[in-house]
Amino acid sequence: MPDLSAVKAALKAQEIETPSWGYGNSGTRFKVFAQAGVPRDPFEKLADAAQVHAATGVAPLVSLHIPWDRVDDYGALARYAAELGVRIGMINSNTFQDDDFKLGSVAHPDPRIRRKAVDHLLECVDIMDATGSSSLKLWFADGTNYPGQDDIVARQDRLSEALSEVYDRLGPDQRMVLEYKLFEPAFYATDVPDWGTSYAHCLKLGPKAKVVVDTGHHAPGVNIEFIVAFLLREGKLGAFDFNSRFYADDDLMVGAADPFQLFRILHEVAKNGGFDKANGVAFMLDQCHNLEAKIPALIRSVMNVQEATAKALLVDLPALRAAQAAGDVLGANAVLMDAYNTDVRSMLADLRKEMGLRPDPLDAYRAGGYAEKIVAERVGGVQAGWGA
Ligand SMILES: [Mn+2]
Repeated sequence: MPDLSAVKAALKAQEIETPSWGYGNSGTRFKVFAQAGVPRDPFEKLADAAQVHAATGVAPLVSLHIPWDRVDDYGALARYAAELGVRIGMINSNTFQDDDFKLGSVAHPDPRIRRKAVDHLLECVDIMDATGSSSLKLWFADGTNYPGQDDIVARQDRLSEALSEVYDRLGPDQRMVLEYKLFEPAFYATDVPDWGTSYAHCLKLGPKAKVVVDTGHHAPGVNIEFIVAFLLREGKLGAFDFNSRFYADDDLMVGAADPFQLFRILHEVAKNGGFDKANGVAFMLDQCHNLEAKIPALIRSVMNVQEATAKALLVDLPALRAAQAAGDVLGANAVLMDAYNTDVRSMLADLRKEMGLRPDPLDAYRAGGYAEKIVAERVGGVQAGWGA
């Protein structure tokens, strides 16, 4: 078995990033159900994120989304984050909520629209400068709904040109990460539909461009851990967007639908150096809590990642490699299953006590009375949500 103190040290050093939009109102195509106490501005979102970090000890980063988190003074926002004990993580761009982007953004046939999209991405890099964020996170809704609607190759050319311009603007300690998604909102051809397309663009751009794996952005049955292992081998895994899905891009709590898949992914991360800070892999949650209370849902999600990480770190790698070298199919599989079937909850409770935290993060949050406080205090104003 691996050295337990080394496993605990790795777990204490883990940094999980939560999304600012996970604290605001969200919904499906059919309805957004508002929740009492939801933040009215990015400062209140940071305050909520700080609660998740306070309860878990391993969620010190908050991802922003522009324009939803636009403020007059980004330096002040970053300073407020520091006061709360958290940091600004990745800056997520948005080129999908403007009428001009109906037929696409960076791959749009009209150069005026492409200019507008690239200008938005450059604004996001300015915000990185002001907040100290090191990563620009790109996801494009670009694509077509009908065969013949636009030229597939021409769209790739336009995408490539836009990415190059933004890449050239990055500072020495900044990088861009490109997310792919199989379909939606485009239903025929998406311009960055899969990891291969993202990888090819990133490879051409250079070392500051890496791939984002959103666990909900694949066809059913895709072996995501293979993609993760391949990208780590190539030094091209930039970030995760963790969430769970039963059908498409459901954005449910990570580990809720398939905790075994999460373990398999994190096993590849552990085995291939993905937890080394030098590799710069960001572990972000990209989730929308439509029915459940948002802060507890994010705490639960952080715990789910932490539990799967603990199990992945418990894999006996020398025994696994020995079984693999011997061609021991059942033995190798048993090494993995032993780790997966380990109940790590009491170890994590001990770990939290060592970190000066309560053993149960959800208990810690409830005991603090924060949920009641925000419902009482956040009266009036406009609640944050999609498009606001
Ligand atoms: Mn995502």
